[in-house]
Amino acid sequence: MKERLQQLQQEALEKIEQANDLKALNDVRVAYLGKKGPITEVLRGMGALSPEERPLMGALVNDVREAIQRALEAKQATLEQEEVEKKLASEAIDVTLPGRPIRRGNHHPLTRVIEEIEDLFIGMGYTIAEGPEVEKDYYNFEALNLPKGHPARDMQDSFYITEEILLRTHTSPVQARTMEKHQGRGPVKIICPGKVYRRDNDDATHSHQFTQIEGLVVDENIRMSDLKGTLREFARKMFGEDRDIRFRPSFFPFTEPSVEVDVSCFNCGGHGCNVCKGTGWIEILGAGMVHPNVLEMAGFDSKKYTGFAFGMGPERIAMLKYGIDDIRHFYQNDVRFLQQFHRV
Ligand code: 2NL
Repeated sequence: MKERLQQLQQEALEKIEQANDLKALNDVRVAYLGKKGPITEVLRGMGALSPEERPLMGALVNDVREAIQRALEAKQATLEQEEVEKKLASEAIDVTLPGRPIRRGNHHPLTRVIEEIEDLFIGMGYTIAEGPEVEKDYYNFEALNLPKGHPARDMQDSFYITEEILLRTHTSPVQARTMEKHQGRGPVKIICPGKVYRRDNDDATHSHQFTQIEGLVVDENIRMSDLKGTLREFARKMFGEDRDIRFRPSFFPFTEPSVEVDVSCFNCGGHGCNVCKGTGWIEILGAGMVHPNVLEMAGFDSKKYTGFAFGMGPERIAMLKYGIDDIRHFYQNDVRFLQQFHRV
């Protein structure tokens, strides 16, 4: 029996030594010290011993059990320590690593161009006027000298909501509303930026929703030369101090006379290149003297007051300025496009 116990102890100590994680160690504990283990079995067999042998054997069993117990505890402490160290090693933070860069956003290129144009006219004493995108037929067409049945209404196919309400096709209704609010008294000096809608099929140069900026000045003695000086200033701030502009005759129902405005090519300086298609000039906006009918409908005396107005597409300005070849880039919000317009 004594040999059996010593053998058990040696066996147990070996197994404890071999255990390489806490679970394996616990298995050894259960196997040797558990209720169904060999030590318990030896204790049960003590009844068969003589009274002299019993205390000697009892002491021996206790020694063996304590030796195994101590070995278990020591091994447990070692394994726990190893576990902590492993965890520390795997969760270590290298404070010398560079941080993850914070992705900085930027204004949309169209927003930037619109704000640039706004700032430019604010600098010339204009105020910004805004109005509804869902508009009355009256303000969108009627008040702009486009009575029902006018051919230009068909030209700019519109999104009608009812017979009298539509999505505005230009920002001119904001100007008509603003003039009306002035109750026949000048000056009016506004620019109107905003979204407009046309029933167009989207392609590289057309979009069913796009933006427009219109300008309007109404006062006594406003002449075409005021328009020309204003637009020359605009063209130079937008496309470079060396630019010039020219007027070509045109037609709009709300202005008379009407002009198409070209800027001398910012790419070749006017000699002719692929940007200006060899002409030296690039069309940037439409303008004219406010039609007397438009002034009268808004409550102004057209014998006393005159005015000029102009309208442009910020998308077109931005496409020219940045060499963008497809209007749809503005609306798709592809970060690879947008990131190219980061301010440095
Ligand atoms: C263009 C041409 C233009 C106007 C817009 C206007 C507004 C009022 C009275 C008179 Cl309330 N005119 N706006 C005038 C001329 C041209 O836009 O090509 N836009 C993209």
